[in-house]
Amino acid sequence: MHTFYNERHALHHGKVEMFRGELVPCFEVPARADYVLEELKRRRLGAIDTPAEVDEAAMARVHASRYLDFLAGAWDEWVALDPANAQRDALPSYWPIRSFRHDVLPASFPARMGLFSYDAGTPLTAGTWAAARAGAGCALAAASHVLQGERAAFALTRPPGHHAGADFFGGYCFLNNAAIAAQALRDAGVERVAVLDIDYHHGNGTQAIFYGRADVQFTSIHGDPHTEYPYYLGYADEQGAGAGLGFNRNLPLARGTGFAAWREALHSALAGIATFKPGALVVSLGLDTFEGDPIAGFKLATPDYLRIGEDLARAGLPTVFVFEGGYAVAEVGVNAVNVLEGFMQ
Ligand code: Q9C
Ligand code: ZN
Repeated sequence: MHTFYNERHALHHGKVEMFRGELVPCFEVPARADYVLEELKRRRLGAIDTPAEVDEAAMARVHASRYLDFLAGAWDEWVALDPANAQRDALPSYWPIRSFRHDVLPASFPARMGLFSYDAGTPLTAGTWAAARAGAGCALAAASHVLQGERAAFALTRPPGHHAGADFFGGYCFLNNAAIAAQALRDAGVERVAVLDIDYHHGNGTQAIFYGRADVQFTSIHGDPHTEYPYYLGYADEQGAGAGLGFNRNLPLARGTGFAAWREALHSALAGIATFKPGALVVSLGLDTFEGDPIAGFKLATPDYLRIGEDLARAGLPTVFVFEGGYAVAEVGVNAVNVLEGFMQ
């Protein structure tokens, strides 16, 4: 399987995230991708390429232009607030909830930062925009590769993407790489595209992007949002809206779920995807379902990821894998490559 990777991912290197009143070291670190890259090479999974520039127009098919403009200038605005900010990550501290206006664009940078985000755990750094754009470029290259007739491709991207919506960041995500890939497949003529999200956390950004649409089906298996991040979305009764009704499927599972029950949910998800008869599949490949993950609660073990790859291969669809979460840094490479190798067997 071909991998698309850009070393610019490391330009996104948050120092701290807000957690329960404290700034704690970031879980989403550059070493995550380094471990996956090393393991891909060690097991000779296939060629590893770096795409040239990202197609801006393809990004704008998913994200609002005022959000992309905000991201492009955010770091400079942050430093302009106070030169000492160059040494600190940018985090939001104000958010417009229900009764506030969302159609305004305040001049204040912190106010705009809150308008375009939903948590204080997602630091924006000097290199975030460059890294996120390079990641979207990898997702687009992987989609192109599959469009050219390859069975599968892997976008090894960070920061991750599935929590990012059309106009918001959060959950360590800025650009929704999986949604950008799915939209690119649609725009290239694939009539129906399925997105399957197997990260521990519900893919609220991807769901929101496609919620009103019948041409992109979204299915997610994740920790029950009653107790797990992102808390406010990901419940089983969210089935899509308008033309999209019936094309969104959430399979929340209790914290502590092990592989047998998780795999049953996977088989149910794949059965629903088969009914949709998609021309391609995008997999949001989070590895934070692993039993050793420091911020998640499922109990999957390393060999289970081989089985997941085999199950996904049985769907028989051209497949774009997009890297998402997974914070047991030393194991994330083996677990990710197990899925990809299981798929290719
Ligand atoms: N101190 C992804 O897996 N909150 N994002 C965790 C830990 C945010 C996860 C709190 C989790 C976001 C892509
Ligand atoms: Zn996650």
